[in-house]
Amino acid sequence: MPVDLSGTWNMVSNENFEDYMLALGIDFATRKIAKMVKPQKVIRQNGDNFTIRTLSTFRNYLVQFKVGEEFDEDTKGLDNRKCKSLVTWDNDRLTCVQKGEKMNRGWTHWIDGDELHLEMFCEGHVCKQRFQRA
Ligand code: YOG
Repeated sequence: MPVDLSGTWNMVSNENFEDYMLALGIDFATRKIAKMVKPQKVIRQNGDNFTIRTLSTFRNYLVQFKVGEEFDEDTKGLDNRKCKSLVTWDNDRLTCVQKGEKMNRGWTHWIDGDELHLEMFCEGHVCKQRFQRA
């Protein structure tokens, strides 16, 4: 049975988000607001098809993809860049490489116990978030 990340998840911790945002070139005012919010992840996993919503009082972000198929990602409302993104399973870790202007950019999700983990990385900076089921 493959891992199922589906569900509604509330953020319970957020490490190094400031560094990650700085690496993405997010301006001061936006960073101040962004680090106050506790986003919710709403994940729909249907075979290889995924919808991941990151919801907050400040901004929302939606990404839809099929595992193994590169897609055009526009990080609209985040750092507003275009990426060629590819999501694959790395054992039980769902891993995305976001090819574009920023080097070594991407994220990886996995479940450990009853928690959803997310690492987001950009140019050597790593932000680590944990979520629990809503
Ligand atoms: O998740 O890509 O689950 O897309 C990371 C924000 C902050 C906006 C959120 C609002 C990076 C201003 C997306 C936060 C900082 C700061 C809620 C994470 C950029 C701008 C949207 C993400 C993946 C994996 C799926």
